[in-house]
Amino acid sequence: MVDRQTAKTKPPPMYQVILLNDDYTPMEFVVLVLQKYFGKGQEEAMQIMLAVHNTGRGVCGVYPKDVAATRITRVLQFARSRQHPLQCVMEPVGD
Ligand code: TYC
Repeated sequence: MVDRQTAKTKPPPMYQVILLNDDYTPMEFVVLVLQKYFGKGQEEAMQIMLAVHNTGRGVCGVYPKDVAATRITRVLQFARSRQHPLQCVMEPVGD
């Protein structure tokens, strides 16, 4: 019983949503994406965008699998609708 409860209440595996750098997506657009789809404030969104710009990638958030997948779908739809090549992927936490 104790074991079964432990199993039932185990938190879901978490996934990092990672933004990748490219040479074409405007910086302002990336900041907007971080605010609109990841709930970041202006300051934090700017810091994450610059980190991605300078290092090639950066974490936008950590979510259960379905939430991470949905955010990626929405971000990619929004980016393509504006003709930007922005890329976004997910990775299991602890990889
Ligand atoms: N490197 C882009 C530029 O100079 C900006 C950028 C930042 C693009 C982060 C994508 O995930 C990204 N306009």
